[in-house]
Amino acid sequence: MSDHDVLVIGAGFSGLYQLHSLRGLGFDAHVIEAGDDVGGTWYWNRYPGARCDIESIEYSYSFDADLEQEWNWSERYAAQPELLSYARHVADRFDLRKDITFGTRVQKLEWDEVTTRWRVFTNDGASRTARHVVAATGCLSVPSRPDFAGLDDFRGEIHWTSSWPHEGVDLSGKRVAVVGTGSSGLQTITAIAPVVGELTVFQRTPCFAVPAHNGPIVKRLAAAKKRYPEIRQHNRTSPDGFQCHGGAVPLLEAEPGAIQPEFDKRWDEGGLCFDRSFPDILTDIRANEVAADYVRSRIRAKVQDQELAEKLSPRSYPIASKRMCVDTGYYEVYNQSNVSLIDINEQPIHRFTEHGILAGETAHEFDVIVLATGFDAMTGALNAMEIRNGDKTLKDKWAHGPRTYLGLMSAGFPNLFTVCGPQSPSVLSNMLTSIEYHVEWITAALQHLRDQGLTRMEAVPENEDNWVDTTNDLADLTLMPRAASWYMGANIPGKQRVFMPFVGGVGLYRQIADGVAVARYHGFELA
Ligand code: NA7
Repeated sequence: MSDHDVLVIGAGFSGLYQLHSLRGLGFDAHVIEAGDDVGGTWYWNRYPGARCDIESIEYSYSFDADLEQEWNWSERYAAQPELLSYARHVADRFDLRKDITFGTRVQKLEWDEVTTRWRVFTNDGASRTARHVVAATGCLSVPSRPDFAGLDDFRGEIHWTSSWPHEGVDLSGKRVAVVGTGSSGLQTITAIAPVVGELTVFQRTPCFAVPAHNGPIVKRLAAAKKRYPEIRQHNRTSPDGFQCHGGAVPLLEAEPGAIQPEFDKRWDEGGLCFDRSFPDILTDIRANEVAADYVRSRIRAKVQDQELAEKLSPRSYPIASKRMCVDTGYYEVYNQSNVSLIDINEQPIHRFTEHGILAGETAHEFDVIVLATGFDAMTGALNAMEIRNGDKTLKDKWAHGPRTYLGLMSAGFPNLFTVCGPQSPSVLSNMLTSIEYHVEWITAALQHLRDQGLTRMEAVPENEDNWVDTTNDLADLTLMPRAASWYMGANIPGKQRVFMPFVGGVGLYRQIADGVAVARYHGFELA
């Protein structure tokens, strides 16, 4: 049976860098990856139009200056094939594949207190041991697959955006349905609208989408390459982990004439920085409503049919309390005569049928149904494994919501680290900024243990309790918990509703976690 210093689960952006950084310090590290190649999210999500909502220059590694200089992003927002190429390039450039086992899924982790090691069981019937395990399992890696009645009755093709066929799907001239209007649904709808015969969108909740203004970035990239250190430094200390300069004056205190120009400016710039126009947008419902109204006015301007524009306009949750989408012509799709929208609150999906979907009183017929229904976010991949210490499992411990110290470890489960785990900034930030920080923090902790001749590290329950309370209290100071979002676990039936990410921002989080490390890992028990 193989034994490693560190076993890393997942070869996405987290796992690749974790392997590289540990190997660089002489650790025997090995990665187990369920897919047949590297890339994680960008390996699986190959649906038409799949694209990152963070700018490519920033959604990239900062740990190697030569890598930064040699890699050329072609577009402001990279599409999935380019992101996958980048992950492959990194794997090859740093010769990472030799320490990755592909096509293998970790099913169970069992802690052995006697040997202070994890035993790791995989779906090929094998097992390995490792002193430490790093779960680099991703925040959006376990698809949510709602149990639609009659799903198996449909005789046409059904495709989930989260596991799109590698060979692609020919949709030209076909009658296509898309269920779901989050980022995956929006991007799919926008990409396929020009080629399909008829497109019917089933919407449960409309999203707020801000424009990407995507395009080639030759000049922008050349300029960025000259100032990468400065860009990265800003990102590491900023709230969001990307180049976004938040407005300083609260909307409710701003000169009335200054509000619309500020929104216009950010709308024209494009991207997720829109919600940082004024600092109270995420904390005061009155300010939030002004921002929401601005976006609704933009939707009305883009969609010719005003009744349809209203259906596409969110009214049931504060703007940015669900992740906004970054669009490349989404609303304009609805001006096509072959595109229609079904609000499933008015016409509920009763069942899938042999020929399509029965919604309300109408039987709709389709050749292809695309399901873009999201993920069991943040805790899904961790709870999908049986993580056991004696008679305790992590899943049981987290039955009423995740409990971690700093989103890095959970008390009772020693030597198990999570990259971008719940109660860290993760999905609220540029994931690459947060991934690099966690990987470097974990690597430094393991180096410290090794230098001190120590073999065991575990979160102290009281410190974990304090951290959970802190993250909940911080979230409650914002409007974020008011939406039935995947941040809250609200998209999964039966999942405990609790706001999972740390809302305090990347910079503040970094100060705290750096301080913990400097204080000899205060709040962790080292043995
Ligand atoms: P999201 O954002 O969770 O979107 C999923 C969509 O599917 C959303 O519109 C859901 O409506 C809808 N949905 C989910 N379940 C159902 C059922 N049972 N019936 C009808 N509609 C349903 O996932 P994405 O993959 O689009 O994006 C995830 C993240 O990836 C995104 O935020 C970016 O960070 C990148 P709901 O809103 O729950 O009412």
